[in-house]
Amino acid sequence: MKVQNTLATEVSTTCPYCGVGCGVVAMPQVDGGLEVRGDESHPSNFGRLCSKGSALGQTVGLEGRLLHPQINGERCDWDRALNEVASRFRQTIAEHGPDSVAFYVSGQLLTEDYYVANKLMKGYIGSANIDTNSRLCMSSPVAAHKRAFGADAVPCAYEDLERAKLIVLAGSNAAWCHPVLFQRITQARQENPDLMVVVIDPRRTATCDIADLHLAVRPGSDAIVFSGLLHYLAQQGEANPLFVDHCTEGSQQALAMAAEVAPTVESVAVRCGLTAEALSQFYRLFARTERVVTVYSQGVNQSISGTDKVNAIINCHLLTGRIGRPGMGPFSFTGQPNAMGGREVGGLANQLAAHMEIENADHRDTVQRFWQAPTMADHAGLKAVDLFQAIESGRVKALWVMATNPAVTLPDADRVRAALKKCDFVAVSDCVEETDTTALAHVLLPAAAWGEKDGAVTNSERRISRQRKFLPAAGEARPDWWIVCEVAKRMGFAQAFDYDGPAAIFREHAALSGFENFGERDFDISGLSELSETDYADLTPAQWPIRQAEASTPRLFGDGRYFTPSGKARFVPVEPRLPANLPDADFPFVLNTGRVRDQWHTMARTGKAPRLSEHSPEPYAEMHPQDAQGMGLVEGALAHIFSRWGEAVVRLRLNEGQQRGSVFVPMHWSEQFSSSGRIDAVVNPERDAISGQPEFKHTPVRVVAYEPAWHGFILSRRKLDLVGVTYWVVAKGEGFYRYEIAGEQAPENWPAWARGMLCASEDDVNWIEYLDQGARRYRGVRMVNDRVESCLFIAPSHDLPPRSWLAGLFGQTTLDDNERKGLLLGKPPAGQKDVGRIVCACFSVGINTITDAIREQNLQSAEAIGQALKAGTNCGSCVPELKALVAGAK
Ligand SMILES: Nc1nc2c(c(=O)[nH]1)N[C@H]1C(S)=C(S)[C@@H](COP(=O)(O)OP(=O)(O)OC[C@H]3O[C@@H](n4cnc5c(=O)[nH]c(N)nc54)[C@H](O)[C@@H]3O)O[C@H]1N2
Ligand SMILES: Nc1nc2c(c(=O)[nH]1)N[C@H]1C(S)=C(S)[C@@H](COP(=O)(O)OP(=O)(O)OC[C@H]3O[C@@H](n4cnc5c(=O)[nH]c(N)nc54)[C@H](O)[C@@H]3O)O[C@H]1N2
Ligand code: SF4
Ligand SMILES: [Mo]
Repeated sequence: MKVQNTLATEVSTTCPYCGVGCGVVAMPQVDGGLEVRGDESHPSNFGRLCSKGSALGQTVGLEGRLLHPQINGERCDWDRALNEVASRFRQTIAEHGPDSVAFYVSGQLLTEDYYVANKLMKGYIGSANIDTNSRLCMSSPVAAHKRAFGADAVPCAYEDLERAKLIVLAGSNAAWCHPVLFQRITQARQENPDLMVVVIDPRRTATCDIADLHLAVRPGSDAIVFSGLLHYLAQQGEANPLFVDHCTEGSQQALAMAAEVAPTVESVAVRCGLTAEALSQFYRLFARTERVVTVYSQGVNQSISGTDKVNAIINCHLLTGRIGRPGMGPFSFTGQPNAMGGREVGGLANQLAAHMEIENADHRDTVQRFWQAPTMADHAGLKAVDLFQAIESGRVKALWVMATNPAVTLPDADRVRAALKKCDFVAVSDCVEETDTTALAHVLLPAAAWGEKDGAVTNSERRISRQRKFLPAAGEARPDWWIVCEVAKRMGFAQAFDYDGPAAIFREHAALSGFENFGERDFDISGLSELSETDYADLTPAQWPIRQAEASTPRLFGDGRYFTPSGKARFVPVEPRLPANLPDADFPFVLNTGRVRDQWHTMARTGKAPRLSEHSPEPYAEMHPQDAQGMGLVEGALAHIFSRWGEAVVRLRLNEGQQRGSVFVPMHWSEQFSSSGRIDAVVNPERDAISGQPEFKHTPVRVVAYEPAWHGFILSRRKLDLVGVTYWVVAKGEGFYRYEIAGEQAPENWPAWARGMLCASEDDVNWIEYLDQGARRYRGVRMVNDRVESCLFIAPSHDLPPRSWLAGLFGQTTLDDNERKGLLLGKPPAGQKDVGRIVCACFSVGINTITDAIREQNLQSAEAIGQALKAGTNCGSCVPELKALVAGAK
C-alpha cells in the first residue's frame, strides 16, 4: 500500500528541529501526505529519528499557514509588502540613523537566509543591530569558547560519545531534547558496559534513566562543582603537565582561584546541596577516566554566569589535556537546527561574519572589501534582551522578526509584548499566520517552511547538511533568503543581493570563510566555495573546517594549537556567582523552565501533530510533594505562579524527582494554545554580563492554589470560540480538539451556555445532556449520524473523567449503544478499557495498557513491553518512561 502511495521521489533532507541534525528521508505521497524515515546513510543519526522527527508528516499541512503577505491585517501582493518594509526601514534610517532599526532572527533560519540578513544589516544598513534567538541559547558557550580557544569552536564529534568511557551531562536533558544522541549514548552503554554516565541536573529527568550517578545540584551551582573538580584534579596529581605547559596559558591563576573558592570536597558539597560521598564519586570517576566527554546545555548556559560555567568545565579538560583526541572534550549540545550556522555567518550582534569580530578593525576591513560594502557597522549591536528594551524606550523604531516568536520566548515576556505594541514598525516573516508575535506585526511576510525550500544547516558537531525542497511552497510563501534580498534590492542594494538561488549565496559564504584566512580563523569552508548547482544539490554531510572539496574534520585541536594570539588555549579563573535573584519570604521557590519530550518551542509546528500533543497536553508545574503539602496544592489541581515580573496558571504535577524548593514549568505554551501558560511572562530578564544570555533557569516565584468555581473539558471535532471561561488550554487530537477549561463564575444556565458553544441552535436535537444542579455537575454530548461530534464535562473540582477513552471515540465512525451510554458517564462500558494517558507517541500506547500488560504478562523490561505492545520500538523516546513503569510495578 505504502509503496503505491509514495511518489517516485524520495528526498534526503535534514530534520528541522533540534541541533542533533538528523538526516530524514522524505517520501511525499500521492494523496498530498508525507511519510518520513530516518536516513540510514546520515552520519548523525544512522537512520534513527525521535518522536518529533517521526511525526514530521503530521506537521506539513496547510492548516494555520500564513499564505499571503499582509499589511495591517489586509492581504496584499508581494510587491506592496516588500516596498512597505523597504521604505519604512529606509525612512527610519534617514531620520534616525542606522541604529534605529533592527532584525531579530533565529537559529531556525537556513545558513543562506541568515547570511543575507546579516550582510544587509552589517554591511549595507551599517548597523550591527541584528541579534538572534541563539542569544537565548548558545551565546554563553560562544563567549566561553572564544575565551578558551580564541574562536567559537566545538572540538568534539558525536563519535566521541561512543568512544568515551565517561560522559558527563551537565544541565542537559538529552533524553528529551537531543533524543537521538541520547539513543546513541544508550546503545554505546549496551555495547560497552564500562561506559559511565553522570547527570548533573537539579531535577531527576528522563536522562537520569541511564545515569550511573545523578548529582541533583542546588540550582545555579555548577561553577562551584567544576571549580571543585579543577582543584581536586590538581591536588590529586591528575594534571597533564606536558599539555598544560605547551598548549595552554593561565593555569596558575585559574588553579589559585579554584583553590580559594572550592577548597575542599566537603565545602563544595555543602554549597551545591550534595553529599560529599556523591561528589567525591564524581570527582574520582573524572580523575581516573582519560576518555571523558562533558556535555553542557541550557542548565549551564542559561544563567547570569553561563559563560563562566562553561569555562569552569573547559578548565577541567585543559588541565587534564583531555581535548582534541578521540572520546574526550567539552561538548556543547546546540539547540536549534542551525544554531551553529547562525554563528558561522555572524548572526549575533557582537559578531561580524565567518567567525570574524565586529570590534576588530582588520576583520571589518576584510569583510568590507569582500562584500564591497558601502557602510560597515563598526560597533556591536544590541543583544536580544537589550534590543527589546531599546524598542521599549523608542531608540529602536523599526524591527524585522524572522523565524522566532519573541512575545513568547524572551524573558519578562509581557514587557516584550508591550514593547512590540509600541514599536513604530514591526515586520514578521513566519510560516504560521497566528502567533503571539505575528499578532503585533504591521507587515506579515509568508515564509516557505521546511520541505518547501533549499539550504544548509550545521549541527552540534559542526556538520553541514542540506535541507532540501520536496514540496511546493504553501500559497504565496517564499524562502527567507528571497524575502531579505528583495527588501535589500528595494532599499537600493540591488547588485549585492542579486542571487539566483541559495547555492550562489552558499558559495559566497564559503568564499568569505576562506578570504584572507591563512589558517588564522577556525571557520573555513573554502573547499565548498566553487560548488556547482549539482554539487550543491548533492552535497553530502561534512564537518568543518572544509578547506578542500570533500574534506571533513571530525575533531579540532588535535595539533594542540588554538586560535588565540599565542596559539595556546586559555584557562579562565572562575569566581562562582549566585543567581541574580534569590528566593525570599515572598517568592520562596526557584522557577526552573525547559522543554517537554514531544513539543518544539511555541508549538507552531509540533502543535499540529495529534501524535505529539498526547504526552503533555497541558502546561504544568512540577513540584516536590512535600513542598505542596498544606498549601492546597494537590496533584491535578491548578496552580497560580507569581514572580515580580508576571504570572501564569498551570496544572500541578507532584513529583519526587523534583528538588525541594524548586518548580519546573515547560516553556512551550503561548496564547495560541492557552489562556495563561506563557511562562516567560514570569521569568526574570537577568542576563550574563559577558554573553547577554538570559537566566531562564532561575526566577524566584510563589505558587498558590488557583481555585476557580468550576472545572471542565470539551472534546470537539471543530475549533470553538470559548465563552465565559477564565482558564483554557487547547490541544489537537486525532479527529478532535481538546479543551481543558475552568471558570471563576458559573454560567447562569449551563445548558444554554454549552449549547451556545457546541450546537447549531439552542434546541439542537443532537445534544444529550445531564445536569445535577446540586452537585454542580453538567455533561453533554452531541451525536451526529452516529458519530460523536463533541462532548463536555463540568464539575466543581478537577476530578473529571479521564479524557483518553472519550478521545478514542472520535476515531470511530459509529458508536454502539453501550458506548453511547458510556459516553455520558465518561467511562468505557463493561468489557472495554481506557488506554490511559499516551506514553508511546509513535504507536499511541497508553499508560493503562502498559501497566496492565506489565502486571498480566509479568513484563520485566522496556524490551519486553516493546515485544508485547510495540511501545518504544520506533523512535525510542518513551523508553525511559517504560523503564520507570517497570520499576514502579516491582
Ligand atoms: N523536545 C524538545 N527538544 C528540543 C527543543 C524543544 O523545544 N523540545 N529545543 C531545542 C533547543 S533550541 C535547545 S536550546 C535544547 C535545550 O536542551 P536542554 O538544555 O537539554 O533542555 P532544557 O529542558 O532547556 O534544560 C536542560 C536541563 O537543565 C536543568 N537545569 C536547570 N537549572 C540547572 C542548574 O542550575 N544546573 C544544571 N546542571 N542543570 C540545570 C533543567 O532541570 C533541565 O532538565 O533543546 C533542543 N531540543
Ligand atoms: N522560559 C524559557 N524560555 C526560553 C527557553 C527556556 O529554556 N526557558 N529557551 C530559549 C531558547 S534556547 C530558544 S532557542 C528560544 C526559542 O524560541 P523561539 O525561536 O521564539 O520559538 P519557536 O516556536 O521555535 O519560533 C519559531 C517561529 O519561526 C517560525 N518558523 C519556522 N520555520 C520558519 C522558517 O523557515 N522561516 C520563517 N520565517 N519562520 C519559520 C515558526 O512558525 C515559529 O513561529 O526560546 C528561549 N526561551
Ligand atoms: S533528535 Fe529528533 S528532533 Fe532532533 S534532529 Fe533528530 S529527529 Fe529531529
Ligand atoms: Mo535553544
